[in-house]
Amino acid sequence: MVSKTDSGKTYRNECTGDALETVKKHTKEQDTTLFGTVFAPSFSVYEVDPYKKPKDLLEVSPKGLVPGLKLNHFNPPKALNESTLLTRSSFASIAVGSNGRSLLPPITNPYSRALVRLQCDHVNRSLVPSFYRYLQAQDEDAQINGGKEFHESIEGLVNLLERTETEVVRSGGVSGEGERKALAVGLGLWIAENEEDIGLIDVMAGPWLYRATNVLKHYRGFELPHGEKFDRWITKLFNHPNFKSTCNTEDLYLDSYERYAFNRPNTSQVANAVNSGRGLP
Ligand SMILES: N[C@@H](CCC(=O)N[C@@H](CS)C(=O)NCC(=O)O)C(=O)O
Repeated sequence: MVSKTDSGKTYRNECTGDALETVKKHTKEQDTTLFGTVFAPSFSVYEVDPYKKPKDLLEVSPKGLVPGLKLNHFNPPKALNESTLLTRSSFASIAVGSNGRSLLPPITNPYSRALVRLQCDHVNRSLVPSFYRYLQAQDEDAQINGGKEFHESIEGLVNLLERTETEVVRSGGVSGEGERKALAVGLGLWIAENEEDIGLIDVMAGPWLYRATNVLKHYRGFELPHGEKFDRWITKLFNHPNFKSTCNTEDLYLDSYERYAFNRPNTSQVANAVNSGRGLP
């Protein structure tokens, strides 16, 4: 157990590091405005403070949560929210800089698409909630359990990644390299054939695994598990230019999540949901 004292730091309002460069590059975007915040797992074009719920954010995201997307080419403008939907929509290439490549397997491979959705569902319903439960846990037993639960959730994700690879890319009928490459489209960086093509599961899981290496490591002494394929995936993902371009410097994450690590009252809607055992907003 790592014991630290709450130094009273609050969240930051401006990106740092590579993420700051990315925000600067995208401040001129006209047609589509992505509402984000520095520590949310999304790329920010327009930085808002979701804790203060400004009116312009509430207009695009009814609960005042980031990310939200404003579509300025409609008159009056239209809006979409919910990260799962935004990363799947055709605006995803803007949001994650995937350079127009698909984040999902093609529509002609419905089984592969379903498996990727299953992986993403696991991130939303298990990985993210267990990340927060672990980080907000205060007494020693709860922290030990939180660590186990988060670790198991990573294992669950790895099992789904393995299953997808076995069933889709390495199944008996698949022969040559070309066929494997075609079948790997949209399955993300876990698959050896995908050297560069980031997939939806990378975008969904990456930010939480990355925060595990700084926030959970610092406040809870957590270490990511190791394994040959898992290590290779994490290295590919964390070094991928699209992923890196969304990363802030470590101090920003540590400051921004201190409130969660000490479970300060009314930290956020997310923190309140975790404390009351409700599903995340
Ligand atoms: N289900 C939403 C959740 C978004 C979410 O939790 N956003 C956080 C990012 S820090 C937020 O805006 N929190 C502000 C608050 O909890 O008041 C999604 O996936 O888009």
